[in-house]
Amino acid sequence: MKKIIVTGALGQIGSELITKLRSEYGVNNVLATDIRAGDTASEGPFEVLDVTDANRMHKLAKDFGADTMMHMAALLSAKAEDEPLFAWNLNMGGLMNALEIARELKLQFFTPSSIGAFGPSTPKKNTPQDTLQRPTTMYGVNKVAGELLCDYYYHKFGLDTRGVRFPGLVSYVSKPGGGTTDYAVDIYYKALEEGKYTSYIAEGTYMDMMYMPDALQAIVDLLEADPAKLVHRNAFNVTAMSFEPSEIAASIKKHIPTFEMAYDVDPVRQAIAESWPDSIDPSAAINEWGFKSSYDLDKMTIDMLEKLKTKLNV
Ligand code: VAH
Repeated sequence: MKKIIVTGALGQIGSELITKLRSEYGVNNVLATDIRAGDTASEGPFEVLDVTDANRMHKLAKDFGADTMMHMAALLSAKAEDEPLFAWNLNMGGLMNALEIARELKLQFFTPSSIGAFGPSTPKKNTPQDTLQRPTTMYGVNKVAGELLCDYYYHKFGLDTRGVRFPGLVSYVSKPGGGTTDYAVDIYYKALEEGKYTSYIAEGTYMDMMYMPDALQAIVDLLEADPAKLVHRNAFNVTAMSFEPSEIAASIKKHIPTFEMAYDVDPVRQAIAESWPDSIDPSAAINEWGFKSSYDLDKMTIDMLEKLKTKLNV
């Protein structure tokens, strides 16, 4: 049975990944860590951990008897563009600590990359698994460097590293913070709370997206995949859909006909979005470990509105 240590356990992915892993592998086989305590702590093993503190990370992983490390702690794209040096130190320093500890303790290793690992010179439509990666954001530089580091640790030390390039993730449990795709989450909250939303991303700006349940299943499926079948490792393109702001607004209007959409474009996040692909090709993930998604835009909208009506008590 796996014994998993997770960093960034209170983040948008981490907070739901902990629940998913605990249901798959048992509550006491998943040690959640984050830089501050949070309500996840009440549901199973939890420790406060700053991922730039290698000694504490090593002690926690060793004392827990971990055999798997899931490194989720990172600063997202917009925040990283705001604080590039802090982003480099946290994203790369934290990743190096996690990789070194995984190497020393012989842990299986997962960390997510992102469509942010591509740049404006990458083919924008049906972006291939193997292609040009010249991102123009600090977050993208971190993600490309992270992919290369994880592959290096696999080839040099035989570390079982695996990763996916996540698209924008939509979820109702924990709100994302500091991302470029966060508009696709915020819009559902504002649709229910105010009946309108002002998008900071321009109409017509396509980005890959995925509903969180599909993202969590993809992580577990990759973790459990037969290593002999993996041609790639860091990191697999995965996506469920590609849409632009007016399309998610139209999906919401099917349920809230009076919903109004407006635009007030944020030049920083718009520039980041325009540097990313419109749609990526997930065929390598499908062929090598059976990646699949089950939520399209309309099915996601139905579930998001239903779950948020309960959460917001509206
Ligand atoms: C961000 N949600 O917006 C993250 C993600 C592909 C986007 O990496 O930064």
